[in-house]
Amino acid sequence: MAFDNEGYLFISDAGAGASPSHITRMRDNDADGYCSAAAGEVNVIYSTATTTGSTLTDITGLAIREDGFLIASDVNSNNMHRLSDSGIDGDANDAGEQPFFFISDSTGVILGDSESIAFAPGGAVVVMYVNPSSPTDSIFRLRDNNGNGFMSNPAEVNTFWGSA
Ligand SMILES: [Ca+2]
Ligand SMILES: [Ca+2]
Ligand SMILES: [Ca+2]
Ligand SMILES: [Ca+2]
Repeated sequence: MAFDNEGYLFISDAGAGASPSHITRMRDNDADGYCSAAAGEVNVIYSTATTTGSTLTDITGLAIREDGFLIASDVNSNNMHRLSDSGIDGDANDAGEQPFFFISDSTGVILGDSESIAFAPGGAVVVMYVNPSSPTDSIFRLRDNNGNGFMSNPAEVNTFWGSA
């Protein structure tokens, strides 16, 4: 989950069975202490069931970048996407609204099972990697050193911490 600077809380649901992977955005607009769907305070802004853009099948980590973009990690594809509402219709569900932010590449860096993500001061993103087949877990630090909008270059990823 993540808060943006307008007070919206974003929640990811990786989905299971008939329940699609989706992201919900909520804010207590009327300040009654509860986020009510009936009052329009809770809205699904992305869902694999309805998107006309990229399919993020197992959304886990969410983080808000300094410039306000929502970054989402997909634990199935091991990629990350940068979500926004460029069409200004209230969601990030449309074509072109989920470009890649990080691509796991067999010739470069693969982030398997990226459970949670967070931005460090200065713009680097840290990724918690929970390895299901090993007791060893890691945190990776990614930084867009060459400013191309991606962090997939092996030189841009380093191990920040390991449990081994
Ligand atoms: Ca409310
Ligand atoms: Ca939209
Ligand atoms: Ca839409
Ligand atoms: Ca880069």
